[in-house]
Amino acid sequence: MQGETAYIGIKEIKPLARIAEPNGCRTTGGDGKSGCDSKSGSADVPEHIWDKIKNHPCYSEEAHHHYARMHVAVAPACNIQCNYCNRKYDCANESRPGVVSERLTPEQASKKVLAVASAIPQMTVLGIAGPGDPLANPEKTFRTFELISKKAPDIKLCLSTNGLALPGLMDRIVQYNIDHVTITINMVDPEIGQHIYPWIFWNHRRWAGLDAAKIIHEHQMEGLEMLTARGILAKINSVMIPGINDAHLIEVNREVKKRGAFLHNIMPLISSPEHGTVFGLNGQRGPTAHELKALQDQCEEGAMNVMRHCRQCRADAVGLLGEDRSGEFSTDTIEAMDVKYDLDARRVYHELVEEQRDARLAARQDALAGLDGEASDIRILVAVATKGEGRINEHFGHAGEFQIYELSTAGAKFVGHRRVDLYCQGGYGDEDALPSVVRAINDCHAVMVAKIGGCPSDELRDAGIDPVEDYAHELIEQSAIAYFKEYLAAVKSGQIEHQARGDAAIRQGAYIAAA
Ligand code: CLF
Ligand code: SF4
Repeated sequence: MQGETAYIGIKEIKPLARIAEPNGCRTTGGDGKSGCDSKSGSADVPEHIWDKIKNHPCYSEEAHHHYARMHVAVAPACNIQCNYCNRKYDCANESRPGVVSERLTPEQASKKVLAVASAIPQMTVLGIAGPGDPLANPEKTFRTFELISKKAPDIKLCLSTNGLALPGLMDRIVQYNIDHVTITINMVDPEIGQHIYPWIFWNHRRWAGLDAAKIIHEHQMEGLEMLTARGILAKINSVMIPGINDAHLIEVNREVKKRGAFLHNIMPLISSPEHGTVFGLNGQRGPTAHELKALQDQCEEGAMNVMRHCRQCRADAVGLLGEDRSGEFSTDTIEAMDVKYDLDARRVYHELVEEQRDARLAARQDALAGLDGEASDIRILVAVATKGEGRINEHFGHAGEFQIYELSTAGAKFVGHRRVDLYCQGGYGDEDALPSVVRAINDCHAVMVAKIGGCPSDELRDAGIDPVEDYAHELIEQSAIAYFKEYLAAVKSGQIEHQARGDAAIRQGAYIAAA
């Protein structure tokens, strides 16, 4: 959806038209100034935490509609091997495999950051996430952070690591004021870990099997505890690998929460033979969207902040999550640019963003007020076709993905996105694509679109999914809440009978780890 939200230059600020509708993960009366899963809004987020997350697009679901991040690929080496990674490609911890990054020196990276931050003032976070492990390349990583912290003090610094070298480099993380660190933790039991990590390189030698898994586990736990003790916000990424660690991730969730992790991001394994990874070659499948959501729901029930808006972006990603503008900022383009970093202009822009954010939060509160006094246990999912700006503004046939919202008397909560094959193939509908689209959203009661043709509407209805055009070009959350109110009213009047669809069935305990 973010593909068309490209910023067009700092003199052409049009925040109203360009900024997507906010939708904090929880809409239970919060003001959106909350963490990914804060249940009551800013009131339960201490001010110092709010300052850290308010414009970090990964640490706050609501912020990701407004603010962008960028990665610089300065870290080529890695100190471990994961069975889901092929070193020819980006680090699969923080990027989708299959895309090779342009590698930069810290000086090139620094210039690129300043250039991007000048052209895209929403860019508030610099992350180093590969293509190997940032902490296996400490000199390049910290030199880049050092350069940026001097030249662009308003940019937050963020890194993502497998955790092996984390305890030993903690002082430097503190020294450069890096206050967002992601550790990829796929297990807390080395017996399971040995099926994910064939080897690590530690203390001048290579370790394999159970020994390797034990060492990495101990370093990850120690590193997480050290981050927590220093007040550095830690996010945990876990790759969900059906049959290997999927059921075990509940325990991972418990353990990282106990050690003070702020957010847990469970990502689906992306696995395909052409990636040349061990898992790709041995046919290891990734989880379905339904399995992923069920596991995220279970973790969330344990009162952990769960990230659901991750886009598994590349190690050189630029832009809002889900969009990729890295192609606009090649090394050659940057080298030719005369970059002037204007802190004041960025501050002014951010003030405008915040005004828009507040206005939309107020609109959301109004919509929520319409649910006051409603009492019902009914929860349904709806799929939304959008190309940005927080509106239902995409045709069914043009949607390459749907955003999924969970509707209840608590409001509309974003719970993920589902990629689908395009139905419209330039003038005609691809009937072969339709079953896969229906499968992708078959736990939803409705699909809300700007427009849809007769044939797909009929097929969706046959599958029990209501095609809804009534809210074309309206704001997503308000529309979804209005739809839910109508739905509840129809159920209460006996006009329709509520039937739980796939999601509810999964929630009722049907989540089974595929062996
Ligand atoms: Fe980058 Fe990661 Fe920092 Fe974000 S990404 S280093 S925390 S700035 Fe974000 Fe991208 Fe998901 Fe990572 S969407 S892959 S969680
Ligand atoms: Fe690959 Fe990242 Fe694992 Fe290293 S930590 S092997 S780069 S996925």
